[in-house]
Amino acid sequence: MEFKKICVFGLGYIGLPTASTFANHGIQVIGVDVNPEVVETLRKGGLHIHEPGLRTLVQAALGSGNLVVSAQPEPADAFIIAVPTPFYDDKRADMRYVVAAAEAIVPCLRRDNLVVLESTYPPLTTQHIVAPILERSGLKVGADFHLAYSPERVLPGQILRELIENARVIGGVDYASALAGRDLYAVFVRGEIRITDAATAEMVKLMENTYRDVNIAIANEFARLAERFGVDVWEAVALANLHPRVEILRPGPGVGGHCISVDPWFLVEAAPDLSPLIRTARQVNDTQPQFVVGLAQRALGLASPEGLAGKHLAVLGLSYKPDVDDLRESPAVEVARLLVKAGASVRAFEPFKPEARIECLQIVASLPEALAGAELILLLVGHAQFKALVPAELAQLTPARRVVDAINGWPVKEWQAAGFEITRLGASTAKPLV
Ligand code: SAJ
Repeated sequence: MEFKKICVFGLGYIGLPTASTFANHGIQVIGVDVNPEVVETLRKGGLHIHEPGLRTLVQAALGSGNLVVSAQPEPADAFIIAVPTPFYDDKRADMRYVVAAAEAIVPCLRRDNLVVLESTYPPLTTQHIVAPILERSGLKVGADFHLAYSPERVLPGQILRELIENARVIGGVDYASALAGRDLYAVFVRGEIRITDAATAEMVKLMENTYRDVNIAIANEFARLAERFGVDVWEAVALANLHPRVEILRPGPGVGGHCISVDPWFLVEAAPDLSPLIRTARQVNDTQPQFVVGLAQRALGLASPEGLAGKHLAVLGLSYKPDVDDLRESPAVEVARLLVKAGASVRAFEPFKPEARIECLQIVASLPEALAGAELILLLVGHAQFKALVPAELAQLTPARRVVDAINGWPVKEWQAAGFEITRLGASTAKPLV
């Protein structure tokens, strides 16, 4: 199948790079977003998200005239839906953006068109929710138009490379739909393209992120256990990983972002009776920020969390992982919030989003501002610029001599030599033998 014009719904971390990449491969692309600010920013040549290389990619796409940004879709050969699926308080998927995008396609849908969904949602959604909406056009799925699910699998921070190089799974509601989807992504994907049915593709996506979530949960649980037994979890993990069939992930302040902390719930929602392990892993990761608050309490020698009231704390990093600007579901934000809730006076610094505003949280624009007057420093995100900090230089900026390192980001001996007392996640306070 040949594609001359496509419409991409959702110009976020996935939709914008995808739309731009198609445009840079000679396809006419209408990039649609319901947020007028996003449309306005992009039309003015700005960018509302941070991702390495994205600015150049988008500018090239807009400059070529192949990418046009709009609030409204137009008839096209193919439609890609890459809108977010947030979750409600009870962790059920909020399908409103997906439903709205599918409804917006209905008046534009023509015979032989292809519709592809990239948003993540519970299994069987493509068939049971999206197909009936599209059929309001009077066209029949399979017979009159193609419908497929192709999960995005790119890693924030490396989106541009992974979009092209990663293997791509395309699940059609029928064989012809899968083939049409393969033809579309073959425009730029250099990784292997595998076709399957829609439900399998939906499940593949959820399995990947759930697998990672469960594995991070076990790493976090190991960190808690190591501390109890007077063991340094970082050393123990490194030693365990020498085993040829073991690869334990990194403990940390919890799991954030819009993917791994969300997607496992879609499996739990779809089959709660069959997913106790997945639910428990989520709970372990979700309670990890509270565990880090316990470290802060201990680092300050406090008998109870109430002792945190009135303490001046500097929080370094708020994004959900290193070297990105994304604060969604961030465990670092949760740690900061819990500290504020305990009555502490918190100054947080996030170099990738110094202008961020979060209710009840004092976010400052520079490292010195965060550190001034602090009694304790909490390192919550492993940004390269934080890891590169020189302890002796940092000591000039703050009276604090106590540090909680929740990510094993700072070499203990160097920091101790500069006069800092370091409390690390998953590490014993006992002196090591070697
Ligand atoms: N994390 C740890 N320990 C680790 C690895 C990660 O605590 O050893 C934490 C991170 O700090 C972060 C969270 O987990 O808070 C998730 O980070 P991540 O880098 O593992 O993943 P994401 O959310 O940025 O991207 C994931 C990727 N999925 C998998 O690796 C299976 C990506 O390929 C997906 O495209 C993306 O979710 C998505 O959009 O679904």
